Amino acid sequence: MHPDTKEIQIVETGLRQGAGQFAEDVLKGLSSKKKRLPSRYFYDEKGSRLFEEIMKLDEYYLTNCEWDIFRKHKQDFLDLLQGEAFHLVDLGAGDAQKTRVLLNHFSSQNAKYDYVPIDINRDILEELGQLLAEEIPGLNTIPILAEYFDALDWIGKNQSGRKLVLFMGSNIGNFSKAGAAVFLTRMCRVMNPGDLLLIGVDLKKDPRQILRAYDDSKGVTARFNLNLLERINRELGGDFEIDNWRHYANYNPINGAVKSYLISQIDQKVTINSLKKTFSFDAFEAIHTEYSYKYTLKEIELLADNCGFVRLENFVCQQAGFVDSVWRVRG
Ligand code: AVI
Repeated sequence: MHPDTKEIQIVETGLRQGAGQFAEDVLKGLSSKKKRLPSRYFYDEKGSRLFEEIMKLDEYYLTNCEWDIFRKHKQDFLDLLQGEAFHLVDLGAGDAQKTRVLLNHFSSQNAKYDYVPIDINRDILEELGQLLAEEIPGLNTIPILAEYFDALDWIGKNQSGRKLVLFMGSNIGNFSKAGAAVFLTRMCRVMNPGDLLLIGVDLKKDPRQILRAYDDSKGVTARFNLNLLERINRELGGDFEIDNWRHYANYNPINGAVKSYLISQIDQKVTINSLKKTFSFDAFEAIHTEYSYKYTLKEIELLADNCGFVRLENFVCQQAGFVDSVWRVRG
């Protein structure tokens, strides 16, 4: 360890990341009548890099919108805690780029809080711990290596005090609508009455603007989607011929679903060694890879209510239609 490097203590609680899970999900998804692959497997090292590139694209307006909301409303977020001590819990913290806007502001205001980033990647948590130790030396950071619910459960049992939980970046959009309700109801159960959830949600808007965000002119999103097949080749010994596939996204303005697919360009067979299986694809057959749901403010209100929360305030980015909505656990 470099002499200037601080040792970062990481709380670890019951991470279940079986290497076999990926294989199992690929087998299930490609064996089903309507072929699909879960979007959570986008984020290997290459996929995470590509996602960072996506977030820098003007066409992918979501990130800039949320930055603007954070810069503009950082004091409003703090005011919601009314001077009480709290834990700032960051679900899927990553490099905490946006959260650092809040951390720098909260610390400059001498707010009584600690920062609890949660991630399933140890390297990311260690790097973040180092970075924050340098950038905001007085900040007490408690990184937790865990799945979200295990981490929230651990916090509930081991730390008293109020929580402000961040679930940003329209991550909720990657659940089906029913799945989102199940997830948020479960989240509500591992939080305490009075705890706050700040949830970033992309709003329904001009379908053309939404489509450009998911089919950008530089083809970064296409590479991000195709990386799923490359990952199967790398990790499961697949022989997907990447040039035989195309990225395709569409948007349904009725239910708010962006659906992303990989489309087979020819009749082809693909063997995946570690599954000991060969899959056949017809020309123009699709593999569904991702949902990115968009909501109206009314739908968000209803979702909060159905899942056990009260919607306190909406912070809306007007020019591109994105909201950070703050909810309180009912009780
Ligand atoms: C992570 N998630 C919220 C992104 C989204 O907008 O659905 C992932 C993404 N997929 C394509 N572009 C970005």
